[in-house]
Amino acid sequence: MLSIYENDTIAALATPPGQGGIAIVRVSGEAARTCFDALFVPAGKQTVESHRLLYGHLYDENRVLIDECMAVLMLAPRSYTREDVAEFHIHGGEQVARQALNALYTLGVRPAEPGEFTRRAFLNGRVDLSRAEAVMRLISAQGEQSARAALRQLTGGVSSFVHGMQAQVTALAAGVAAALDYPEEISEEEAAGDTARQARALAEKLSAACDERAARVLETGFDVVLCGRPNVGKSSILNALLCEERAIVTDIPGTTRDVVRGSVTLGGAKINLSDTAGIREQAETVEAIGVERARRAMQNADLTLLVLDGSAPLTPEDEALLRDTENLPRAVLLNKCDQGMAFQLPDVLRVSAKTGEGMDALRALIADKAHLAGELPLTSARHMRLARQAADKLLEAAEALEGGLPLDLAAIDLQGALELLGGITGERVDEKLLDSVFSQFCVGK
Ligand SMILES: Nc1nc2c(ncn2[C@@H]2O[C@H](COP(=O)(O)OP(=O)(O)OP(=O)(O)O)[C@@H](O)[C@H]2O)c(=O)[nH]1
Ligand SMILES: [Mg+2]
Repeated sequence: MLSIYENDTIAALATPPGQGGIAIVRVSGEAARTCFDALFVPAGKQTVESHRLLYGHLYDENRVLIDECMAVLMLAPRSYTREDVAEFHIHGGEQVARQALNALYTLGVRPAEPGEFTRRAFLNGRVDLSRAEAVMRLISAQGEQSARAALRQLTGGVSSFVHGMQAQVTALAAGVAAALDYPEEISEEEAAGDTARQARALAEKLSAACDERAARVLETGFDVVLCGRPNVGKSSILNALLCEERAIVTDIPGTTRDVVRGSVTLGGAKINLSDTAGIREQAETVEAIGVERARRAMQNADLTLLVLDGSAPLTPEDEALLRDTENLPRAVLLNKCDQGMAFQLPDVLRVSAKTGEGMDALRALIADKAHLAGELPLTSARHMRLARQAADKLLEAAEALEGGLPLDLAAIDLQGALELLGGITGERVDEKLLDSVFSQFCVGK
């Protein structure tokens, strides 16, 4: 992707397509200024200055009026891409935006590729790779929690974590390199002993920074599955949580046949709810398939809500479900508490989908379980893959050192770890290693 980058001028609609109060057409590249002057005429005696929002009119290449608008020119390098950037804040609606873009295309501007403005910001050194990715994540974040994670990445949380790790690995590599270069001054054993232990500690720190499950929750949401035997009120609880009549509710057992889904935001986290077919043995064909799907959904859920009818005695089916879900992340709900309780169990939540009793407590419980790992340093799949590979390299280095293998081997592994870490922020690190060796160690004094 990066290699096809050409230094031409690009344009795109920067706001979502469709109707809206305003739409912003953004242009970046050498011709941005010419395009601005060619198409936009400021009203009155306003002078065109960089970073000044102007009111005026936008015309096409034939001087036909497109829109009355605001426009701003942001000259390099003080712009998002570090190139000259022009923005036209036009009226929302696809027709106006299309006309504006077409006018730009006739001036030799080409449509921007997805993410190309941010790619330019990276290539021009304005943001590192992890921050560029963070912009993408922030744009597509669903739920406050994932937006926060993206924002932390954007403000350099990932970069500073990675830089911290790089500094520590560099220090190890520098020690090994010094022992290699000056064998008469530093013994191999001396270099190997502590380095192996530290390499293991750093590997552990890197692995601890990755949590696949937390990352997935941030990315796609926390999966909650409602299960239980037929007619206990699963669909009623789903509807109550979603505040809409999503699933069909009747007093006939076996109403829900397939998995019914819906999402809500609770405590800033995106929660994906699934209502399932009531689980029972004597189900006919269609229902039996639904029961099978319900069981599968339970296995993959981040949280299973086992719903029991609290107003009627426990049945053998309830007991079987209590056993089946024992080792899953689960919470047990006693529904229909408005009709009085027929039995007691420890650690359950009493709710009524009918009266709403206990529903706030249920929301709080789900939000609490979903609120995990918000502060993890690495939450993107690419970062975690590189961090894990770097951790492996560090372990290899430790093993080589402990096994008394030549120091060169450990040095290569440490260098490998550095390169992998550099891959997260998109930089090269060989220079850094050299600098570190000669600036921090006065071995040859
Ligand atoms: N009194 C009372 N009735 C409830 C409550 N929740 C659900 N019901 C009733 O119980 C019946 C079954 O509700 P559903 O939500 O369809 O139950 P379900 O578990 O989804 O049932 P299946 O889809 O058949 O497995 C309906 O008549 C609901 O009105 C409650 O909290 N109190
Ligand atoms: Mg149902």
